[in-house]
Amino acid sequence: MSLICHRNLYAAATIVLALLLAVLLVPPAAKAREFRVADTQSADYPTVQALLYMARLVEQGTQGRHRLRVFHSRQLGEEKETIEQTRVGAIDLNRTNVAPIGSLIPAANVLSLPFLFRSFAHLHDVLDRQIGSEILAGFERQGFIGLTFYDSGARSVYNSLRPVRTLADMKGLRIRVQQSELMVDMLKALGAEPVELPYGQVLTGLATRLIDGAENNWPSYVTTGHYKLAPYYTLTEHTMGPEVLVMSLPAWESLSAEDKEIFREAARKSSSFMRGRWSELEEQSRQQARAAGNTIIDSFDRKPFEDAMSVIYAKAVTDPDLRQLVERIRQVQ
Ligand code: GTR
Repeated sequence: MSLICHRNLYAAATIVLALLLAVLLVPPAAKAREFRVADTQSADYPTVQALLYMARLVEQGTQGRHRLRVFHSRQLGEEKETIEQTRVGAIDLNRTNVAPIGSLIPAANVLSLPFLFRSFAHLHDVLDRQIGSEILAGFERQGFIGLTFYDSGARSVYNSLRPVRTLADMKGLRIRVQQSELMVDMLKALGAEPVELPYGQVLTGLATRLIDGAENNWPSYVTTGHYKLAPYYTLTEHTMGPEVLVMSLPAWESLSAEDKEIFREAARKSSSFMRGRWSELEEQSRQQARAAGNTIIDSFDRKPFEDAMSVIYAKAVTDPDLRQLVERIRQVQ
């Protein structure tokens, strides 16, 4: 082979190598991606609408480099499973209630404690300030990035058998709870028989009389159709545990510093967007249940319910850090 030919070959090989290196060295963050997002609620529920809003912001902010694909209505599974899948990186983002994910993250579990918040204003003051940011930051130790909280109103007990006005009326009612030890303990403390079931099985559970009732906020009670089968809704408002949006660590690490900020900001904005939608739907759901002739028990003595649930604190808040967190939450004015 001639010298010229050798030189050409050498030059070509150098170019190929350089191109290969260039491809390999491009930081993964610069690659366009589609992120899969899970939510248990239906398409027009405020959390799902908030995620779609966030998706638009992310797409705009990254000039279409990143997209969020929102799977609502449990298309990716029930909360317990999607939480696990998010932890291992099989799902990129997940909007879940703090109760099921609280089993893994004690500080988040605190937010579900019974009668912890005096009002929604108190809850918002906690979530929107230092304590909220600290709790979100703490998710990372358990393999998640905590992005933002969403409203979830207050959860109340409903059933198909009788109006519950006193603690004695709760006795023996088979009440479905989320897959969470804390929620099981809470309903036990009220004298009910808690039944842990995934959200998607509650309607059938009510229809087949596997359970007598459940507990949830107004929008979930109504949008799921539970209100048609369990017409007695007692405003116990025993927990105000919010929703939380988490991201898997591998998905987060695939983002550049600039894109991380775009995601965080979009999540924060989606939370404010959601609040407006939430109050509207809460009111609409309340009216829908009343119009259907449901019995809404709102004037009753809530004190015995609070007292019965106070035993929960001793079991759930064992370590000094958590005790301090509960104290700090109570002190927020
Ligand atoms: C809803 C919440 C869901 C799910 C559900 C349940 O209020 O939005 O994420 O936790 O309650 O009771 O399973």
